[in-house]
Amino acid sequence: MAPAVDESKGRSVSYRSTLRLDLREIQGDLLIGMQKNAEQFIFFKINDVPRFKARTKEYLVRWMTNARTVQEREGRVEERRRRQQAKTEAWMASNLGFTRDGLTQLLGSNRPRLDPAFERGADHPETIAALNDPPRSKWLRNFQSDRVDGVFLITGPDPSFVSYHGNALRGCFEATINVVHSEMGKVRPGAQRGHEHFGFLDGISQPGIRGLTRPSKTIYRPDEGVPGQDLLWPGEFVFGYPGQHPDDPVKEGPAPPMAAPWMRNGSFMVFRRLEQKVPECRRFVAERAARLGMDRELLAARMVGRWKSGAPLELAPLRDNPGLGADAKRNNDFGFGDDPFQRKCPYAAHIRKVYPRDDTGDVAEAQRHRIIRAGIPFGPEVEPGETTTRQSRGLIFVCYQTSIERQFEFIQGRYANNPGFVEGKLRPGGGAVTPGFDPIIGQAPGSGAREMDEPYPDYPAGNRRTTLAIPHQFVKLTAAAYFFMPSISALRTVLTS
Ligand code: N7H
Repeated sequence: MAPAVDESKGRSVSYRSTLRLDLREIQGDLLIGMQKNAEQFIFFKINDVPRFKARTKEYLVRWMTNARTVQEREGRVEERRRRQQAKTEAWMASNLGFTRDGLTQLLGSNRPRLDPAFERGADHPETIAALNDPPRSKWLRNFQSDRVDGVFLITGPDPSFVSYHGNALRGCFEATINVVHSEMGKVRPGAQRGHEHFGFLDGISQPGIRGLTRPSKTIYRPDEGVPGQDLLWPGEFVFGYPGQHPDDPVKEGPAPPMAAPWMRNGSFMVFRRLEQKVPECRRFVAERAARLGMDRELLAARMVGRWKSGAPLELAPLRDNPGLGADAKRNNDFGFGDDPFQRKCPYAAHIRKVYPRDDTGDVAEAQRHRIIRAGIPFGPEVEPGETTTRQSRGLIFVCYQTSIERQFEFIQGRYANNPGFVEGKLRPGGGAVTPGFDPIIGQAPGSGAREMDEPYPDYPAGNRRTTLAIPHQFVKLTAAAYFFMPSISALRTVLTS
């Protein structure tokens, strides 16, 4: 449905749009994200298709959490925050997705073919080559050899609550499934809550969704949720709705193609188990900062584009500003266009690479490569004296989109892994810039060495040329899979009949 158009300004006034999302049909993790202190991922293989279908139908109503429920719960969390009540609810939520093999089990080999990247899969040699991922032989053993048909996501207030419910759910499915692998994610403790293992506040910047996210300034900034959060058409993330217009960041674009009507209200989920070498990364940053003659926290911030507090370098280029980092109305309200010489934030910094905003001059194009992230850390805290990683820890990266190729794979392959992106930038006195790899997630072929340009800040007006040589990756892929997260009614009908 088209939004009302304010002719005088030539802008859509999306908040008045009649666009309605069918939140009861959409799985809960997709748009808002299930409330989670802990999340278990149970990867399974279907053993007995007819009985699996019968069990899914039978237990689905009880287990599946839709986006409407998540939205109501979010409202209650907000209310509690307003009243400054500390209680956390013992909410359980669960979702279910299938790989291409899982869909084939359920629908037979003549089933419609979905997105080419989904059909290829994360473990296909072409995908691995395109993303410079480590070979499957280096992934977790269960992901190397076994077929994975589906995944249950179960969230709750703590790991024991979640594993209790995970076991109950496994019990319901009995021998109809074989659990291939199970992974528990949990938020970090105390003051590190909301921060990933390198120490940075995460979950700050997400796309806003037209028809769901309310603009905080309806008159002056109708196309943003909180300031800086551009509203996107929901078809970028859920099938059956208009997507972004290829030439205009605001106008309604076509709905993404669906290979079958039952894809409506569904989405693709990318799962990546990313191990983080935390002590090694800390040591590297400290050594290189000393060599460059700069503060180590500033160097770490220049690799990410934000300080650990969440404050963006574009607004706090030399010193952290924790108040800014914690303020959702200010911490995402910036662009990169007015920082043409990477004085405040390097072109290669993680957040500038993966979401260039206005950096390329083509905002409509930038908005076609967005994802909704819904990951969670895994693994224990670094122990005192752990100078070389002894225990596997990192980020269970999860993101949602309607085109894996145009969204996740584009960000990883064409932005983060591409030393030439962003193109066309010049030094202050002229001369082309090669920004280098995203130092956090960028991957060179064969896990080779990487470089990033300008780790040292020339802010406000210096002209010192520096390069950061990064011989090893501190983020390593150890498993990956692509899933389709169907609507609740597709789960009840087409996929289980
Ligand atoms: Fe990234 N980090 O701690 O350095 N990420 N990320 N990410 N990431 C973001 O804005 C991190 C990964 C995106 O809109 C922040 O919410 C780590 C992958 C996108 O401005 C921090 C890992 C991909 C954004 C990190 C990791 C992305 C984003 C700032 C792996 C996609 C939003 C907090 C272990 C291919 C950018 C925030 C925007 C933000 C970190 C993975 C993408 C701190 C450690 C694999 C789109």
